[in-house]
Amino acid sequence: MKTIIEPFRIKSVEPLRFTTRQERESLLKQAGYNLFELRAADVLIDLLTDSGTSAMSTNQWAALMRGDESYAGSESFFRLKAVVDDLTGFKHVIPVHQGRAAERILFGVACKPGDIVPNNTHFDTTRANIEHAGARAVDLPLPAAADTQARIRFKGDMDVSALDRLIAEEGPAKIPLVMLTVTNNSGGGQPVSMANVLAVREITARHGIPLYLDACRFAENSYFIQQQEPGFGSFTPKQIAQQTFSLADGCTFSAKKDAFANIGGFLCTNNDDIASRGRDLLILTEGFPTYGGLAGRDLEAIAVGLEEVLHPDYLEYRIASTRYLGRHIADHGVPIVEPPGGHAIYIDAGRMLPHIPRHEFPAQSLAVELYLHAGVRSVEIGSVMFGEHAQHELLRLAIPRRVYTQSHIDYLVEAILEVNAHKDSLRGFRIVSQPEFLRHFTARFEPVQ
Ligand code: P70
Repeated sequence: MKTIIEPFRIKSVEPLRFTTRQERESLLKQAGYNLFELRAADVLIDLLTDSGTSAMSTNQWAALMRGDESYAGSESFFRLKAVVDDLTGFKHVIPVHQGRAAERILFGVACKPGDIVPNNTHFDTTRANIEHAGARAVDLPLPAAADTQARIRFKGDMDVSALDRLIAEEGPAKIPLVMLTVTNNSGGGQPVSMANVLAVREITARHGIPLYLDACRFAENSYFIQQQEPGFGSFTPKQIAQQTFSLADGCTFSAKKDAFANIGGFLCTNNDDIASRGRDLLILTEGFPTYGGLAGRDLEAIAVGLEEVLHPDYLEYRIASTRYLGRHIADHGVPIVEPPGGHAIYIDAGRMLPHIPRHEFPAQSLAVELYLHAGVRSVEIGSVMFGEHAQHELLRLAIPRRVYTQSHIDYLVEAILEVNAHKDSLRGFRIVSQPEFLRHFTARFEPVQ
């Protein structure tokens, strides 16, 4: 059989609520044209994020009952630790309530003002936490990735010659660590090759700089390596993940992505000093080091999810479903970041809407129109989110894991193609109010007349 089907059946359902176009018009106005300000009940298909939005399995729900809610030394922590040890081999595992808490702790203890942290591409909270620690976040994507239309394998790789140059110019003492984000989220959800991890490892090791992974989507990245990188076809995604982690000195991880959990994460490191100072900070703001701000039951759900996410049937369906959405809109004229990535499809709104200038936020305009037209919530990944650091004006359609079915995906294809057919009528937006950092979450907009 050639048809790839959802490798699960559905036991519990949540009804969707339909709204009228007229209702959506007034809801948008009330929300200041910021889709983060909508009530989720007013959204038909929610592609805002793949983070914390997964459907848990029966095994995860069953594991919740096993949660040991002891303040200290919870059995659930040791069950999670055993799974993370087996997968990553890192010496210290520190649970946190979500990825950005791991970032704040890592950069809080590893960075001093004036430091530089290179990454293939920093995601929003990573950049913000580095800057909050007084350091500079530097993106080193492949030059070829600047062309959204280029169909390059492993387009999420770091530019290793740029890394070499940066270290030569700034000196290794200023670089407390190098990060690799797998998959590369702001770069289009594109995978990073094992060859690139090895090359970055080689350079950092030569200069004595630790290498950390931002490992949110490690399983999707491992699947791309298995499918597309020569020499890896006979390895399981788990073996590839283990090899990837073995090349790093630690990681930050949001369990809200590739662990099917609705909350949670961890910081791992092989460095005793970072672990010890990190745990002190953890106690200050997150909780005791065997729960890190999570309930024992959350630790259980993560432990089970980390094993399920590496199942080849799941990964085949996951990547096929994302690719289906991408190919069906791109092959009918909607410019996406090519090739389709792992967790999301990114529409190149700058290219789709050339009549809307960058400072009038073309991807925000497209996000608003897609909601107005079809009740679909997506997210701007461009100048609203990243200001002058934005490489492109993208609209991200993130696919929650195991949540939507093939007919939902077909509905999305139809909605996007209909919007594409009247794209010339879309107008730009201006920002009316915004906070000091991470403005995309709360800024308010109005349409440009
Ligand atoms: C997303 C969410 C979170 C994230 C990430 C990478 C590569 C760290 C984190 C932080 C954030 C988001 C964006 C837009 C709308 C909603 C949510 N990414 N590193 O969807 O992890 O959220 O657990 O603190 O992608 O990509 P956490």
